[in-house]
Formats: sequence, C-alpha cells, structure tokens
Amino acid sequence: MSASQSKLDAYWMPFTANRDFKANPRVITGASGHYYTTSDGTKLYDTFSGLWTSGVGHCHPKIVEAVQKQVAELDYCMGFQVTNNKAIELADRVTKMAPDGIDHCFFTNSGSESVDTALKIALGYHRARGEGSRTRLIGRERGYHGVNFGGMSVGGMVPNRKAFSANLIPGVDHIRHTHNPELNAFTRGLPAHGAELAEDLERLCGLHDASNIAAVIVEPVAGSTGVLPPPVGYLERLREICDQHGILLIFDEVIAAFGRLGTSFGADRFGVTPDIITCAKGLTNGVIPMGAVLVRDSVYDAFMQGPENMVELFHGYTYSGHPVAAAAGLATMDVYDEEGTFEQSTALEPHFEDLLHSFADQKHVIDVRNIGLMGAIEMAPRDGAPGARGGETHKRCFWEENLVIRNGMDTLQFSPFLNSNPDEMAQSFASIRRVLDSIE
Ligand code: PXG
Ligand code: PLP
Repeated sequence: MSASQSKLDAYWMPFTANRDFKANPRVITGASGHYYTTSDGTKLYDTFSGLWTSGVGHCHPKIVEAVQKQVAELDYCMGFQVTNNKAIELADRVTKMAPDGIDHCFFTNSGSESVDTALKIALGYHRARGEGSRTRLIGRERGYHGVNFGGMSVGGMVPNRKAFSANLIPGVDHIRHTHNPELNAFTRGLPAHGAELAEDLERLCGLHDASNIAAVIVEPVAGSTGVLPPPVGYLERLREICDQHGILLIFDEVIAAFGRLGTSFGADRFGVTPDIITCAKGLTNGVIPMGAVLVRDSVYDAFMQGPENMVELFHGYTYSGHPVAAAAGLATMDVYDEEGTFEQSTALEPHFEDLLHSFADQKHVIDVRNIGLMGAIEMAPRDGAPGARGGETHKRCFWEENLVIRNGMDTLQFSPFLNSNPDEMAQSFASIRRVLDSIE
C-alpha cells in the first residue's frame, strides 16, 4: 500500500464502495463555477451541481465573500435562549418566498435532520390540539428522506432500510410508488398515468382509521431513487385526501426547492401547498451545511399555547440557525434574486429535456425521465450484475471524459447547474454518449 493510499484508509466514505474507490481514488481539490479540479490540475465538468446542492456554481464570489465576512464577525452563538441576526433575517427571507400561509421556519443542518424535525413537529401538532391518537406516519415506496431513523423509516429505499429492519420506528406505513415504465416510459415531464395511486392513502385510512394518522411525507418529485415525476393530478389528489381526513401533508423539498423546478418551491410548480416543507441543499448553495423546516401558521400556532415561559418544542440542534450558514443562505438568496437564477433554470429546461431524450434510442437505454432540471437516463442492468453498467459509465466519464456524473445503480441522474451554459451542457451529454456508445 502506498503512503497516500494508507492515509486514505482512515477515511470511511459515505454511500461509497470504499475498497473499490480506494483502489483507484477520484479526489477533488478545488472548484470554480461549473468545474472541479483535481490535485494534478485536471478540470472536470460537474453534471450534478455538487449533490443537487450548488445551483449557481461552485465558489460563487458573493457567497464566498459573505461567509468570509461572517466568520470573522460572529463565528458562532448559541441558538437556545439567544439567537443571531442572520438566522432571523434568513427565516424571514425564506418564509417570504414560501407559499402563502407558510410563515415559520425552524433551522437544521441537513436534509435528514429537516425530515426528522418535520415528523416530530407533525406529531407534536396533533398532540397539542388534543388529537394525540394521530401517531402514524405515512411515507411512500421509493421515497428518500435521508438516513436518520425517522427519515429512514418513512423512506422507501430498500438498501438503506434492510440492515436496520428490526429497528425502524414503529407505526409507519407506505403508499405505493408511482413509477410505471410500462405505461409511462420516455415521458417528457409529468407522466399521464398513475393519479389513482394517490387513492392508496384512502386504503390506509380505511385500514387504520384516519384518526390515527398524523402525516404523509412525499417528495414532490422523487429524486434519489431515479427522478420520478408525479403523475398528472396525483399531488392534487393527495392534498384532497389529507384535507378530508385532517392529515398533515409534508413535501420533502430537499432537492425540489430553490429553483430546481424553476420555481422557489416544488409546491409552486405543482400548485399544491403542503402543510410542512423540508429543505436543505440549495438553501446555502451547498456552501455551508444547513436545512430548514417551513410550516403553516396553523401548525406553529398550535404549539404557541400554554405558559409563555415554557419551551413549546423540545427539539433543536447545537448548530440550528448557525450564523455562518445563515450568512451563506442570505447571500445565496441575493444571488438567486440578482441573477434571476430561477428564470435561468426555467429557460434551460427544454434544452435539457431535448438532450436527455436524444438518448431514447441509445443501446441499453430503457427509460428517460425529466422535469425542471432533474433528469434520469435508465439503462437495463447487465445479466447477473445489476449496477455494473452504471458504475462503469461513472468511472469512464471521470477518467476518459473529465466529467463528474452520478449513477444510482444503472440509472444515470442529472442535476445540471441552474445557470448552466447551454453549450457546455450539450458537450457534457456528447461525452456521455461517447462512453455509452462503447459500453457493453
Ligand atoms: N430528503 C430528500 C428528498 C433528499 O433528496 C435528504 C432528504 C437528506 O438530506 P441530507 O442533507 O441529510 O443528505 C435528501 C438528500 C442522490 C442523493 O444521489 C440525494 C441526496 C443525498 C445523497 C444522494 O440523488 N438527497
Ligand atoms: N451527543 C451529546 C453527548 C451532546 O452533548 C449533543 C449536543 O449537545 C449531541 C449529541 C447532539 O449534537 P447536535 O446538537 O450537534 O446535533
């Protein structure tokens, strides 16, 4: 083992095949705009804008400057019983962007923490209103809600759950996922078939009685499990059923929020307003870890009862509302406004869609899906070796085409920069085509 390899051995990498990676590491040492650089100075185009995080590009000068200034001015301050000016400003800013009636914001440090916070808020809300029997939480198959125990339990990603099966939180059910390639393969935008799958929520109301159900959590577009846009009418129907039965609807917008769908929130794109929105990633352009849970007034107000000297929600993180993260968030919101980032995203969508769907007749490709600047090209798995084709594509793009792409098994996922240059975007897909042309 070389010296540099043994040093690498200390680092247990997240969601990575560690031994395979360490045999031939792919290490990034810098970034600027739409490119990463490696230690030998190679520039790599980033087709995933970080990990769905960095919509306005890496090391954006305005955000870098705001973070540098803030860290020298107020590095940290406790968030319990006192707070800082930047957290206050960011909560105000983000709730003003949110759909009408969603006027309160609780800060976390990640998407996973946002999800677990949202689930606790949902349970606390019903209890505060005297409906403490509402304890059941409903997720959806093929949902991803992070890796903490609550989010993993309502999530529907089998590999993430299977090793922890006996320890998932109790009282959770799942409605069926909406992915139906037999009817919907190669759809541009929202699939026509599947709105009726929302009725699965009615089935669970019938099974448990709605008086026992607290909340339903879904991603408006399932991201990590391969970009699954909601069927036409599906989210509307979920909203109706929730209203009918007093169930809270949570949209997990860790990916969808902040321009990924061309709007401030996925809720705006689909015209369906949930009761709670979770977000992270684009909140700070990925520069400093931060997440948030945005709630309707009626949810917040339910907690603001009882003696005024008492803590209303026994929950919070050491770094909730961290001033440096909040400063990064404020600068990110400034950039979104000043550069018209969400309009840029909307303008790029047809170009991105055409590029993706030009792979429809590529060998191995069995489906192409997209909405906003979220896209997926799904390849058939090799016989007896699921994931091998996608993994090889990832590595060959990196080594041969100087391109960072993301694969989930044999599905290539794309999260282009919201301010991508259309020519660079086209070149990145030409590189991927060269690789796919020669892959078995
Ligand atoms: N909810 C959703 C909808 C997400 O997409 C999380 C929660 C968890 O966020 P944190 O910040 O705790 O990771 C996410 C995160 C992928 C990929 O390949 C997506 C995520 C994370 C890792 C990989 O699509 N999304
Ligand atoms: N574990 C211990 C021993 C702690 O003292 C704390 C916080 O004070 C935590 C875990 C939670 O850490 P955080 O607030 O950063 O999530």
